[in-house]
Amino acid sequence: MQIGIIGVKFTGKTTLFNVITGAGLPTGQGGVDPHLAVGKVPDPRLTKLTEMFNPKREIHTSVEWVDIPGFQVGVGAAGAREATRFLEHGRKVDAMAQVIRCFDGGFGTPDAMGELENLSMELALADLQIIENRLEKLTKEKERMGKVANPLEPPMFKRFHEHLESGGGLRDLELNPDEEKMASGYAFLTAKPLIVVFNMEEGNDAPADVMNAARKAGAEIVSLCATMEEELAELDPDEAREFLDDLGIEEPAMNLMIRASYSALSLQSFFTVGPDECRAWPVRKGSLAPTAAGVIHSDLQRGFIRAEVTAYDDLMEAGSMSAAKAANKVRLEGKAYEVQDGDILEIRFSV
Ligand SMILES: Nc1nc2c(ncn2[C@@H]2O[C@H](COP(=O)(O)OP(=O)(O)O)[C@@H](O)[C@H]2O)c(=O)[nH]1
Ligand SMILES: [Mg+2]
Repeated sequence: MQIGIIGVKFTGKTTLFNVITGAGLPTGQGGVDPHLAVGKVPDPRLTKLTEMFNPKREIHTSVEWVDIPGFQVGVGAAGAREATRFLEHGRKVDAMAQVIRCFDGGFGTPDAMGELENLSMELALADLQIIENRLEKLTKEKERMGKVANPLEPPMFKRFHEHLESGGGLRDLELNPDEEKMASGYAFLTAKPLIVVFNMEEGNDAPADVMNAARKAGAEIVSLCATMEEELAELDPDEAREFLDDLGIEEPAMNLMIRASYSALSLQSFFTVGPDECRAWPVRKGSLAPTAAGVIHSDLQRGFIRAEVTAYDDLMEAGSMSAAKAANKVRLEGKAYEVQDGDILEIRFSV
């Protein structure tokens, strides 16, 4: 699963990418190549579990991030080439995090609304292009054959077309399973989950009108200051804690952005615990226990018998696994159990 960091040039995309992945790319350059790196998904619950079980290792889940080169708006053919390249990269990712510049930084007065609107227009135009091509093909098919092979296609693509023309994105539309299947091969850009990241001057608030517009477009919203996150990431843990305490905040805003992106990918975490290792694992929301077992190892899925499940909050309240057991908070669940975010699992299996 990949999250693409997208947006206009010089909005702070690479700065954020570096903080998330530790990639150490040069910033302020506006390069043309995409960069891919893995970033861990910080989870304070895992820290608490590690405090409780004192294991040799603590392992977070991670996701892949792609720093997609930005484009400039309204610079003629060069801009068009950049935009095409940008769209090609955008098609390959599973979700997009758009960074919007709300700081001056010598780049001129910020135009947050302009950035949001321009990008959503680029994405919508790219989707429209594909839909128009498809509709044209379907019309020709009908002329030639007297009918189309799949009669469900034309009405669906017409509905998509109308919705995009009226300024919406495809992520707004409810699709039935047939439509999901038909649409899935096209990698529509406006159907992908979107996180809008307002990159602020330290201490400022994101503009309310732009936040509302982003929310209306179905985006998750996060505000942060990328250069402050960068400084924070360079501190040792004690200094960082002090810094956050001074600001009166629990966690860096960066962490919220990472978790919002993880969740936009429809991922959630379950945990395994023990003296060797406390570990967070990714699983799609709505997955059943055997699927979660399969994330750990295929043998655990194949030979799944049952799962011992403890909710994170129940374990914390009990104070230890044995206290949770004594309080009947450790449940035995079968193959039909739907794993919940934060579940602590122990899989019983036989192969
Ligand atoms: N003042 C300020 N400058 C920033 C902030 N975020 C990024 N920058 C600076 O803006 C420039 C462009 O950043 P970069 O991450 O390369 O942007 P990109 O082109 O979107 O990848 C760099 O010089 C950054 O240090 C911020 O929150 N505040
Ligand atoms: Mg960059």
